[in-house]
Amino acid sequence: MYSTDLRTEAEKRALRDPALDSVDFLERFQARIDAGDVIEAKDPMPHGYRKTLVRQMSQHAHSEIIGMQPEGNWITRAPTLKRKLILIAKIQDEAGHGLYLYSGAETLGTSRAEMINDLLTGKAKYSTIFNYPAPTWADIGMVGWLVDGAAIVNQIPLCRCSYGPYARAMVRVCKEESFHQRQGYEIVTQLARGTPEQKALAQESLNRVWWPSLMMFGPSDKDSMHSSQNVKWKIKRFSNDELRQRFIDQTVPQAEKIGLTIPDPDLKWNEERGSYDHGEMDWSEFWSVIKDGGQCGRDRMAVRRAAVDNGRWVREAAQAYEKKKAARAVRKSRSAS
Ligand code: BYC
Repeated sequence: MYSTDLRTEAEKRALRDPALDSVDFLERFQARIDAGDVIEAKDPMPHGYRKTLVRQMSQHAHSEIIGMQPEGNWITRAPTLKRKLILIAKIQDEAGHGLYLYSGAETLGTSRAEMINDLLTGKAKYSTIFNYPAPTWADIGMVGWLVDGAAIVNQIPLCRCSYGPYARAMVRVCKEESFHQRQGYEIVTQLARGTPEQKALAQESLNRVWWPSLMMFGPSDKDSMHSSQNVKWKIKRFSNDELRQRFIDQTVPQAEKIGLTIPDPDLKWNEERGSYDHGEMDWSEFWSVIKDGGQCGRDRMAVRRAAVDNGRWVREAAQAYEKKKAARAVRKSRSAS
């Protein structure tokens, strides 16, 4: 088993205690949150709090793992040995983030096997950004600059999330993501300042990746079903639109600096707000990619499913070995007594 959930049966039963949904308990829990308390794995918590954290953290873990695929496809085609080495190291980091987050989510009492099963059966989501193909080398730069860049903006506030294991995991993840973002920007900068063909490659990729990267922040605030409760519980610290705006404000000057054009004709600095006004996103595309990842989504899931199937014998062998070891320990202690 992967599970790091070390609860006893009695502790597991306690997780389902109906008293955790009583008005009295909800009020006391909210008071702890309002006072800035950090909630730890063994603390009593409302079912809704536990459920929404498992949902968000497992979705986050799945995104890290699925997100390895578009980059993984480029390992053999990276233009130089140095780029290949950097890319391999980055992808390993993403794997680490995924495993770290699965472990964090397991502290809430859901096993990794259950979370992976939810992904494979389509019950759990992963970020829509990974249902877009990465057909050019410039896309690998964009994944670092924009996708990791958006992830950082989203995840830095999560370092202050009320759930301790998630908040602590995010500190390390954000440090690594910040390196990823810089290596992506460096790839794009080199292309943008290279030959006219290289610059065109970077611009063409930016044109495709810009809007999907804005979609990483989720639906607009008026359509976000989890935001208000999750802000109240201090899982989220800012709304989807606030974080999206923050990302736009920080990214537009970076594009200008290297002579690339953000593909949004309505983008304009708003002196009064001290922020960029921007065009409306194509929300029908957002919802349709969430509902159906298309061919790219099917390919990503087929790779994941094959990885789970191909690794089964390793997990079974490890379990058989653990069983044998435990039986041997029992025999040894019996013969000693
Ligand atoms: N894609 O009520 P809302 C990375 C779903 S990867 C898919 O606003 P919430 C990297 C949402 O789940 C890092 N689904 O939800 C890896 C909900 O559906 P369910 C990825 C989306 O949770 C490799 C419904 O829409 N980062 O860094 O309050 C290489 C309504 O939304 C999306 C994270 O996962 C989407 N874009 O807010 C490079 C960060 N947006 O669950 C880089 C952690 C929304 O009820 N996650 N949905 O079925 C979050 O911060 C939040 O979950 C979200 C959404 C901001 C994404």
